[in-house]
Amino acid sequence: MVYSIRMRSAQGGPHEQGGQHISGAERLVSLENLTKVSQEFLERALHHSKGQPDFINLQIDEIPDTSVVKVPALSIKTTEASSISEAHAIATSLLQNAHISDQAITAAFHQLQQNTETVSGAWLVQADTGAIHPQTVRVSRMDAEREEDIHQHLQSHHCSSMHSREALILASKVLASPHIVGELCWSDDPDYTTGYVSYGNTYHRLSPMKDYGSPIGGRVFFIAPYTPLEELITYLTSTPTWVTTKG
Ligand code: WAQ
Ligand code: MG
Repeated sequence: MVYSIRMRSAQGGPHEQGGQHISGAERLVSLENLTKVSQEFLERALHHSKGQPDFINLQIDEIPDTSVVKVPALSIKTTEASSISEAHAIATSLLQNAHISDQAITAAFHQLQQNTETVSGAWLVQADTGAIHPQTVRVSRMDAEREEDIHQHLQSHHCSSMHSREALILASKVLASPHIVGELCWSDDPDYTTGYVSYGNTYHRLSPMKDYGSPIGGRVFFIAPYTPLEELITYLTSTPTWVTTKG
C-alpha cells in the first residue's frame, strides 16, 4: 500500500468559503514515512512566506500499489534572462513552439498576472481559442518513484530546491496527459521568482518571471481542442502517478 497525503491551507476560512490560498503540497508515501511527512506538511502550512493560515486541511488516503501509473520525468533546461520581460518573451516563444495560439498565450499571461486572489489550482486554457475554463484544477496523487533518482536528476541540472522538485513532478504528471500541450507557471511565493514552461518532454526553467516580493503567481495548463474535460480532470486530481527517472 501507498498513502496519498495532501495539504492545503488558507486564510479567511476554507478555500471553498472564499479563503485566500496560502500553500499546498501533495505526495505519495509509504506507511513508514507517513508520520514524518504529515509533520513536515503541517510545519510548512504553519510557516509560509505568504502568511499565517487559519484553515489547514491534511488529507490521507490509502492507495493500492497496483493502481499507480508510471510516467517519465521531463528533461530539464534552465535559462536566466536579464529581465522579466525578456523571460516572458522566451516563455512566449517556447509556447509558440508547442503550437499554442498567440491568443491563448496572451490569455494565460493575463490570467496569471491578475491572480491577486490566489487560487489553489491551475487554470485550463484552450490552446487554440484561448478560452478559459471557469474552474481551476488542483493536481494531486503524484510523487517521484525513487527519491534518489529524482534528486540525482535535479542535482545534475544544478537545481535542488524543494520548489524545483515539486514542480518537476507536477509538470511531468500534467504533460503525460495526451490532452495537455503545455504549461506556464510561476510561484505565488513572494521569495521565489523562477518559473517554467513545459512542453514536449522538457521542463524549461526561466527566471525571473516576476518581481521579488510579489505574491502573484499561478499555473495554466493549455488543453487541446476537443479535450474530454471530465476524463482529464479525473486524471489530474485522482490518478496516482509515479514519476520515473532514467539516468
Ligand atoms: N495543482 C494545480 N495547481 C497548483 C498546484 C497543484 N498541485 N500547486 C500549486 N498550484 C498553483 C496554485 O495556483 C499556486 O498558487 C501556484 O500554482 C503556484 O504554486 O526553480 O512553487 O507551489 O524549477 O507556489 C517553479 C519552480 C515553482 C521552478 C512553482 O509554485 C524551478 C511553485 P507554487
Ligand atoms: Mg506557493
